[in-house]
Amino acid sequence: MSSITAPDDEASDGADSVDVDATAETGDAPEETDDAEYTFDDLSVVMGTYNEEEAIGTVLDDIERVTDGRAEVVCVDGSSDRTPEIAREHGATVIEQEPQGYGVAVREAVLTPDRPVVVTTDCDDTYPMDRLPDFLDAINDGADVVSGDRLYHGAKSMPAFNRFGNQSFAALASLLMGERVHDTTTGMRAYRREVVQDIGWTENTGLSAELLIRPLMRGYDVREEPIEYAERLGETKLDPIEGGAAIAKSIVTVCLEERLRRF
Ligand SMILES: Nc1nc2c(ncn2[C@@H]2O[C@H](COP(=O)(O)OP(=O)(O)OP(=O)(O)O)[C@@H](O)[C@H]2O)c(=O)[nH]1
Ligand SMILES: [Mg+2]
Repeated sequence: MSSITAPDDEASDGADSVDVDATAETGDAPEETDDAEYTFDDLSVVMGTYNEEEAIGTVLDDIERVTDGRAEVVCVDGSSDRTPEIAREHGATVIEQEPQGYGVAVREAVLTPDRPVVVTTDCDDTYPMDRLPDFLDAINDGADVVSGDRLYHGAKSMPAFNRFGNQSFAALASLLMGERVHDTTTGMRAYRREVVQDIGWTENTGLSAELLIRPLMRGYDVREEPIEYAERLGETKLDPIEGGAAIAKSIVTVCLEERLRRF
């Protein structure tokens, strides 16, 4: 059976991250990957961008500053504003796509890079790009997926309804998986490229939850990393009621599919 160390149970060595180290129950996860130490030259930061002209300059400047301009940036863009121009001015690769929802854009974004480590973020200045080195360190330490947990520090900048929804999604997924996870809907994660390439992704609004649940239920080394979460720049693209219902449905569907897959 898989195991997890809850944040409150952490040993007092100052370690912050939560190890959701599932054993390879289903035999999909590689036993051990190679010993290469990845650097920012091996990193792609990818995102869906949909009318984010208020935030994109800040987000891309942060990535450039933190990685010394060495990380590749991929934007899958459906905007009608200046977002794609600003992205190109910052040296990002822009893939144009009709707006079809979060997951359609982010699936394309995670599948595009050739580099071995892929980090997702939202293009709204909510996620701490300053933490990219820690996410890369965790991958170098052997993690297959490093998932930013916004709720650990309280996510005070998140609207209360969204915070309640995100806590509920995590509780639902934990129950269905038999593994305690704390933030299933975060937009900031690092993945070994093989993980995103080897799994088939089916969800749209619920893709973020799917990107955590399928690797975890297949025995990959998935770790939650507490992160700060900032107030959004620009308008949200998610309707909290409709989007929330879609995410709940995705969690139930994906958990059941992964359980059935084991037989
Ligand atoms: N290309 C593309 N990007 C999208 C689409 N929908 C959302 N996005 C992007 O996906 C990211 C996540 O969308 P958000 O509006 O931040 O959704 P959210 O994080 O659930 O909501 P907030 O809490 O308000 O930030 C943002 O960078 C959006 O610009 C879409 O249809 N097409
Ligand atoms: Mg967002």
